[in-house]
Amino acid sequence: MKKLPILVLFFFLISTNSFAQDLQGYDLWLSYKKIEQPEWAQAYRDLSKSIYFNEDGEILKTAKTELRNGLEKMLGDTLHFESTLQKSNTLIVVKESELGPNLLHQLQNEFDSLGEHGFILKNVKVDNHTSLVLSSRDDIGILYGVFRLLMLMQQRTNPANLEIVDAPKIKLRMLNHWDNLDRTVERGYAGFSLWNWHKLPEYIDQRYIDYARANTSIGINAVSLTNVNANALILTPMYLEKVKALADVFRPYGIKVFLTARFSAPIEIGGLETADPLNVEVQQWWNHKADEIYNYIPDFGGFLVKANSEGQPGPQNYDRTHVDGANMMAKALKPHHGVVIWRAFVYSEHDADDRAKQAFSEFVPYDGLFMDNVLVQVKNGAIDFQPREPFHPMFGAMPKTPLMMEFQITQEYLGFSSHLVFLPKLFEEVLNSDTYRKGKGSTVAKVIDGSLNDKKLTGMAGVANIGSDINWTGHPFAQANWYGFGRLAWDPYIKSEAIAEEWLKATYSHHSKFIEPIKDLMLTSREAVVNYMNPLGLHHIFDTGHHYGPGPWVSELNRPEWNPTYYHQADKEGIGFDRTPTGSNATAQYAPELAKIFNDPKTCPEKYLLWFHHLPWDYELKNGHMLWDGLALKYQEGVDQVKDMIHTWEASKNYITTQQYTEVRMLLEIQLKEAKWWRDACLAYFQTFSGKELPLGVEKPEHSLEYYKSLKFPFAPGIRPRWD
Ligand code: BDP
Repeated sequence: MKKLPILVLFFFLISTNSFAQDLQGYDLWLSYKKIEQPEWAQAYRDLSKSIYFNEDGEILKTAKTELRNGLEKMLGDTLHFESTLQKSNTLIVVKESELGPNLLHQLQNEFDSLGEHGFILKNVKVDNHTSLVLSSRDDIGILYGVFRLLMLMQQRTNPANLEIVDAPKIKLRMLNHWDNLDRTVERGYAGFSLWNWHKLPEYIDQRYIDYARANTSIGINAVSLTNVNANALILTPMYLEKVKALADVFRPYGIKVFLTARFSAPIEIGGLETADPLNVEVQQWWNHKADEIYNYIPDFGGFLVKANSEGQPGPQNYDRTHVDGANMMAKALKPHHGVVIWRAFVYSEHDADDRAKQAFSEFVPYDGLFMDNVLVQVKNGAIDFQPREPFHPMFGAMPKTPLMMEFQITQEYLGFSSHLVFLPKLFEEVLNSDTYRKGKGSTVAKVIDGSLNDKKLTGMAGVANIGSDINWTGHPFAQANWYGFGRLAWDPYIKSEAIAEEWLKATYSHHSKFIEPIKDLMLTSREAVVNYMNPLGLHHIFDTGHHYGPGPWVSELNRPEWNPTYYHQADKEGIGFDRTPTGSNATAQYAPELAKIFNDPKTCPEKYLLWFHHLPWDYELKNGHMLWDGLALKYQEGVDQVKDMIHTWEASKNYITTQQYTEVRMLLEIQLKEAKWWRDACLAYFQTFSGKELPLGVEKPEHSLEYYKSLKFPFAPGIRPRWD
């Protein structure tokens, strides 16, 4: 392996202090670098020659400021806005209501097909003069349109060819922060929480504003500020004042604030003796609490609730159901148009059934019983944000209930903020999965966007990967995961490849010799991490608690389903979790067409093989290798893919700054080291069962199995602190 030359490191160290902030990644995909190519600069200058922008209202003011900021940075000129709408305007930004009959007539077809909060960007001819018109029915649509126009310019799209009618396909596009009140972030790998509760409400950090800008630029319109493992204090006046201050910052960007509600809050901060959802006093307490919150924040979004899950209190503490709990809160929020997002991430230590089945078993019978302002939030897979999981069988199985997608953007199980893994590839795989619930083509995306079962209330949440690090996400490429999540929440049908290209151009460079290889690197990065961590359907073999590194041997934790040995079931005979009818029969929770495919190891996609099957070590894979050899070769392939990523990155050096190059180069070094660690530790461990030699081409583990088992990481980041 090549060592980084000392000189490069030295240059990097001095440059971190002297380089402008944006080179450290603070500006995200909004750096709006000056356009150097003269033909593009001219085209955009022509477009900006005479801008009419009607800025009536808070959100439109934000939109105008953003337009000015973006254009001035890209063109290096000061812009002049016209005060009246004229035929000679080159760029016209107005709402539908102010378009005037001529323009309105020309845009009628577009308006007829325009969805809520969407926008139209179209060249329109009036008296032989062409103007680019950006219009919408709503203020927020204009703001989204401004950000899109600026993004298209960052892509060097020809303004003369613009003809876009676009609207969000999902209603709630939301970030879930797992931020604690002490500013630690559960599963956070990018520093501390952005929310400085101590200095709020008076002190408004510029980061709150920049955070809102970044979110809105990709269409995110809701944020839940606090950890799902909630602290009831957030619902007290002292904190609500602070939450209000944040909500006031986010409002001009069209972002609504949500809070996590601890189910036992009536006891902890309300002085009641119970939190029983059928108790009248408890119900009144929540009603009053909702009134109080809406007094502070009139457009408050609602509550996100983790109940009876991993030790959190909930309705079952009182022998009530999830429906009782969710509907009680929904009633309190209903008069204010708020919603309850009730999480389906439940599994119980008292239930001996396969953990993968428990959420489905518990929630599906409740279909149709939740109030109409309740969304049930379901993780993308039935276990827990693994590098790869089959889609959660609940999707498509509750046609009368709005199911909201929960993805994890923070890389709890994907190498934290040290591994380069482009997650839109994972999100896309889930969204494109066919549930077969209404015949072929009933994809998860159609469940989520409401089109499969005609749902109006729809949502997609991502557990945020954002913290106080200067570049927000720790790894510079983790910004692409925040970006990609937002784009897919806006439109779950966008291709991950398009997202990668957009992000790269806005963030790094336009050079095709940079874009093409680095785009490929991003697109293969997800498969690489699957290969070196959890190939062929293995899952949850992470070390305990912090989930940093491999721990397939862990077997002594109290709850069986917290042990990796529960998930891989390796023994002398073979490996894998039998979820077919001869095992836990989890496959029966999928549509019969799919269950049939999954039940037979010959038809089951090999990427899910050991998720659904326990197979002998000498089972023959499709490529003719026996299972043991195939597994070992996959681990090796993962390591080799990281080596390739390093070579590709090294070849890209001349297209970016030294600092940009060096920081990713160093991180890739960590990724390679940890990929080898995963391969070596897992193979050394599984070999004790298979009793077979490593196949040709697989490197021997560097250390003994005892060495890997002895590694301890008491200070690994992201662990939940114990304050209670
Ligand atoms: C698991 C995390 C844990 C979260 C939990 C959840 O390890 O920190 O609290 O999910 O989603 O992935 O509630």
